[in-house]
Amino acid sequence: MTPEIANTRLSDDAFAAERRGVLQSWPTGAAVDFGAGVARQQSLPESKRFSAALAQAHAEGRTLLQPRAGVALLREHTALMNGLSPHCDLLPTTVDAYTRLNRYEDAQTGIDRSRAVGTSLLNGFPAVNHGVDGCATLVDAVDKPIQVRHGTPDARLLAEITLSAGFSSYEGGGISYNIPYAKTVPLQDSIRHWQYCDRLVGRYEEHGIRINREPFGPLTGTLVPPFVSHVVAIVEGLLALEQGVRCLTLGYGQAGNMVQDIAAMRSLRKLAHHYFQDAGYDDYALSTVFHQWMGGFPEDEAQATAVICLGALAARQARVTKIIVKTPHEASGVPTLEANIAGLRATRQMVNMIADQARPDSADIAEEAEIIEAEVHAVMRRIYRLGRGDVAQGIVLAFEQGVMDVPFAPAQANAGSLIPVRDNRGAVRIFDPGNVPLPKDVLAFHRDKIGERAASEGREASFDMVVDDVRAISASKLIGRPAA
Ligand code: 8ZB
Repeated sequence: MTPEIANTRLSDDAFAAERRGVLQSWPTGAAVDFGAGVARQQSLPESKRFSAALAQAHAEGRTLLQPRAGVALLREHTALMNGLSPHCDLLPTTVDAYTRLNRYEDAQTGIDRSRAVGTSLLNGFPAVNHGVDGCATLVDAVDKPIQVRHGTPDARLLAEITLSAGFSSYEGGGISYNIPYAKTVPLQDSIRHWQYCDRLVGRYEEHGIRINREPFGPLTGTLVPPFVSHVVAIVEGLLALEQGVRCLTLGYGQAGNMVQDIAAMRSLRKLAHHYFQDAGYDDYALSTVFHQWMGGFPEDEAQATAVICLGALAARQARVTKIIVKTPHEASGVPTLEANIAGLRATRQMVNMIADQARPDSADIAEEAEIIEAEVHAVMRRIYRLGRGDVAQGIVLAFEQGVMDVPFAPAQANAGSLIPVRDNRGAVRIFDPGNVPLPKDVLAFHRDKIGERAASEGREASFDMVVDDVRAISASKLIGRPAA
């Protein structure tokens, strides 16, 4: 059955009717007033506008740093932001897991108990419970642009509250905040909920307010082939543009092989422009974000810092607009302020040392970019065909049929048949494409590369090899080689 979803702009009437329900779904929704939100956004100084910081960095060829951080209580969260601010260019607000699941009652219990014990018992900032006033107090108290970062399949109320309070960037998307984060949310539901978020941003745009939107690039962060995350980024970009979004940041999670990572960032920009312009959009700002390694980290803080620095190196070599920075606490849990600052300082040092060096180029990078482009074109072609020209319908059907397939994702909507593995240089290759329609020559390329590794390790490529790769970086190497 064809799902009831289409990549068409939500009508004003449909949006208004839906909005009433969204704002009534939790008491703090009552304080949201779109006119007041626009006025608040207009009153923000330039120094707090996310889109302005991105545009300036893009124009000057600079790379901005952004951490992740969030705690339960407003005062502590504000202090955390102000502690991070001297060390970064853009501020986050990482939202807690209850809020991501729309469990505001549980979030409230977490706030109350955090107050009682004097320390954060939530793994992020419960922005919906703090409401428009709490969030506005936060935005007023910081000196940099600030973004909502979360992982929420239905983030409509969160968007209403935070944008109305002066947050100027919003992470997520109907695919990227479903497939890696949820188990049973139907893809058409999360896409539809994110059309609402994008339409809300579009309405701010219509009132002269530029809000940055950032699909979540890394997906599961575990051996994700670049074409997989690129297709999601491009489709979410297309869905956002249709709802009136004009400022997009597309992302990618570090794979670990320098050639592949540089090629991935290069091809992401090129492919995004290609598909956006092909669909008739030309009035948009595009920037890029590179996520330092999103897979398992070493426990040892010195080793973790090396992983962080490799990411900083690749990101700067690829001339991305922004880096999302990890911390040496990654293996153990939510980082302290000090650990976050350590990650930022290590990253800054590396970026500074690379900043003025020539951008590396090679036949390897060009070949890698060509492969990624061929893969993305093949999958996008099939998505459009499945959707009979409609990318929203197409992507839902593509996931249903395993034409799109994200490795190691928990969602039932995801086939999980595509199996990646590293090659002899550590690039992520396709061991089994599952049902993803990759061209024959591309599959042969992957097979050859995996064959080189199998020969050098004297073992057949198998699922054991994949498991070794998943564990490798936390055990101090990029490639999961057998013990000598
Ligand atoms: C998908 C994002 C995962 C990353 C970090 C994790 C991991 C999650 C917080 C946080 C600082 C928080 N993360 N919640 N970092 N403060 N409240 O997001 O450690 O790196």
